[in-house]
Amino acid sequence: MKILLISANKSVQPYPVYPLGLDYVSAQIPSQHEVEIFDIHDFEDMNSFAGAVKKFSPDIVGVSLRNIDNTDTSDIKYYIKNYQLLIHKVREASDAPVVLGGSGFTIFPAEVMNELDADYGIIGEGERFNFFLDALENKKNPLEIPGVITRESSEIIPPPWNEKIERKFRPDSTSTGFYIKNGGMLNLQSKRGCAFNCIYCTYPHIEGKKLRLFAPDEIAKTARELQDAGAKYIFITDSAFNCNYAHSMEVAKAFAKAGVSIPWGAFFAPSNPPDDYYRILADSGLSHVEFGTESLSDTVLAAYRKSFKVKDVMRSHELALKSDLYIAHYLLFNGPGEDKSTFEETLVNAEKLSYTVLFMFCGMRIYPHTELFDIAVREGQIDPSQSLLEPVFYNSADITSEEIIKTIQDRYSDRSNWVIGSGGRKTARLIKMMYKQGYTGPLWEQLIQ
Ligand code: B12
Ligand code: SF4
Repeated sequence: MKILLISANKSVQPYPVYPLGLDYVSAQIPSQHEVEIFDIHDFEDMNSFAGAVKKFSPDIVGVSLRNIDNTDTSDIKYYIKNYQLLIHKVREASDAPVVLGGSGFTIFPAEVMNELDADYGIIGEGERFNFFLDALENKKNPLEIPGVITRESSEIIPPPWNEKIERKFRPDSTSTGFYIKNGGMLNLQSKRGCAFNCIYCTYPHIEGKKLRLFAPDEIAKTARELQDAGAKYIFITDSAFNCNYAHSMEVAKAFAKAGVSIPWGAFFAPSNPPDDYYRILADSGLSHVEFGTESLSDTVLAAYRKSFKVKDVMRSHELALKSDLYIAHYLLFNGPGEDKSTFEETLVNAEKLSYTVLFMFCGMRIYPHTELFDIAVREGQIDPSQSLLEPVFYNSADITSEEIIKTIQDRYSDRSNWVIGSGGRKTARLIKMMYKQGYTGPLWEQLIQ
């Protein structure tokens, strides 16, 4: 069969992101099938895209839906209309069944099926796409495969994929070339899953709660392939790279052993690492640490069910700083437990974080399958049957997101390192310009004061 996989993610904010999920989906497809991957970034317009679909003439089309929206109250973007157009163009060009998947789809499968003219969806890990192909080919019922749904069937969350996880990186594809030219950043996964219970977070639902660690040598081998393909920076996409200290140090050491010499970065929890943790990682090429700090008030951290306290944030920050790393902290204001005093407390503590960038998201998006959903229902902020596909944000009783944004803008307008959201269009334009001039990587280090 001819299988077309499409990355529908057009977003360039804060920068374009390599469609890693499709490398995993395609790796599972047996070699008797012909697989083509289209990245929407590679097409000048939707008509040339439709022309390419027609020319390939697929038997099945899989569409990867990464983002539903940008979760940023300061500049809300909602992508469903783009996806409607994309699928309309696929339908114009082909009669093949259309199958949806991806992290955005997995959060809202039934809602997305309702909005888009697709035949099937696969909730969760796309490694099961292979079973789906097999079912279609052999006229079996695809709905018997865990996670597969249609518009008519109800959603059942599949268990995490427990078999081998393999990636098929395409060094010579046009898509890879696009990311190398626009920032030089490719990405890598070193594990899946998160066992924590932070009240707002979708990651344990998307990736499962069970941690599945990949072999450090294999990850390092892929990292080396990315480097050899021209990558100038690697982002590790794990929920929290340091949720297993021993494994993450093994990965870092394996990078060095495999001759990975380009810088890399990842998300980290500002928890309580061994004294030499950041030094070991820095010695193996780690350059950027992105801390999921969320708040600098212990009251709020407890309400968000974070596993660390403000003192741990300060210690992690100091250790990363001493290891000469670039540091960013993500803050998430206005969730349960936030009030005027906790907001002020966070600002006071934020002043103590030197040489860093703060990305301040003001408003917590409510997602299904989270504790925040239950809290919002209990407080009468949402109806349990309401669709949350179009973003709905939690409102704490004592302070609003508008007040938070205004206070930050009024008081700290001179601070280029205190960024609201991920910086919006202005920052994305600036990053694009710098990429054109040959800069590479996430570039937020340029804002550090
Ligand atoms: C790492 C990450 C980032 C990094 C990416 C860095 C990089 N260079 O790669 C950074 C920080 C830049 C980032 C930015 C953003 N992100 Co982000 N990010 C993630 C994260 C943690 C992992 C994504 C990833 O690569 N996973 C690894 C790959 C292998 O998994 P995958 O793509 O999901 O693919 C698997 C399955 O989904 C499935 N699959 C994928 N495609 C297909 C297709 C078919 C047909 C099938 C069957 C299956 C299938 O199979 C794959 C293998 O199992 C996810 C959360 C999560 N845990 O998933 C959020 C997530 C994707 N991000 C999200 C958002 C919103 C954003 C931003 C808009 C935030 C912002 N305002 O800046 C931007 C958008 C950037 C862009 N240009 O698109 C949301 C999207 C949901 C939503 N509300 O729309 C997520 C889900 C987090 C959340 N809030 O819930 N992000
Ligand atoms: S915020 Fe981080 S640690 Fe908490 S559940 Fe989500 S991925 Fe896990």
